[in-house]
Amino acid sequence: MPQIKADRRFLPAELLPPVLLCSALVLACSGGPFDLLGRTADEPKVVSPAVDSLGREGKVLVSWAPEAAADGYRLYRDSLPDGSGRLLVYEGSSTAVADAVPAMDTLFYYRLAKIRGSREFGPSDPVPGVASSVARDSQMNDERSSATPVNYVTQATIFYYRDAWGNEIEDRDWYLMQVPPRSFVTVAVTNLSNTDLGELYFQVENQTAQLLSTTGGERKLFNFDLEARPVYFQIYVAKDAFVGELSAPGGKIAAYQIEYRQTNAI
Ligand SMILES: [Ca+2]
Repeated sequence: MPQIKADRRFLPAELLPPVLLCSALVLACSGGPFDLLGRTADEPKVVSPAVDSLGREGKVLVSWAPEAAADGYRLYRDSLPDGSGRLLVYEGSSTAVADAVPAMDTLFYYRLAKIRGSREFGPSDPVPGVASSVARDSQMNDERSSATPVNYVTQATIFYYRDAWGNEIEDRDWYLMQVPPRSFVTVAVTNLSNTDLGELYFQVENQTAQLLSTTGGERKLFNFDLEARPVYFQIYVAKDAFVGELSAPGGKIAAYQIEYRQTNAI
């Protein structure tokens, strides 16, 4: 810590003895007084925060990695990506904030700044975030490789949001169903919210996507092979219909239930 020497003259007198002691016991004293002035000489890096949309009802969860070169953090929420309507929503040393947004189903933009002494570093580039009166489910099945097996009843959510600049927050739900040889399995999708499920696509892998009905509907998953195999399918949003207008900003979250109904021989 070469900067210790240079900074020593700024120390309050009462800290001098422990600092000198620490200098003598270099290895033994890695905390304590050193921490007041022992931050690295580097300036804090300006990094955008991680933004978790819809993780909790009415709240956007924002977090970031701690940085030794920073004394604290400031989190800003903007109404628009250009920085309009900026509000300081957090200042302090925490690295996670659950921000209660002033409007549901509306995109906001989060920027993180780091504080060192009296200087502010940043704020970062904006990251969009949104909250709704419904929280999203906790299934991480956006990709085929993380598809959720359909075992009996699964309750799920799907969402889509976009702003006037084309920023999108998109959800996609992948599922898989083990289908016996020469059989088909029927699965049912049921609406659990006021959102029209006719704005959702149901697509079996390698087949044409089809819209569900307002209330959901049943779908058959075929296996013509002589061995059992998983059939993959996904549910995703018909974007313009879901938002309600071509290329318009907006969005919402829908809740539904998916369940196994029956297996039949072909
Ligand atoms: Ca989902």
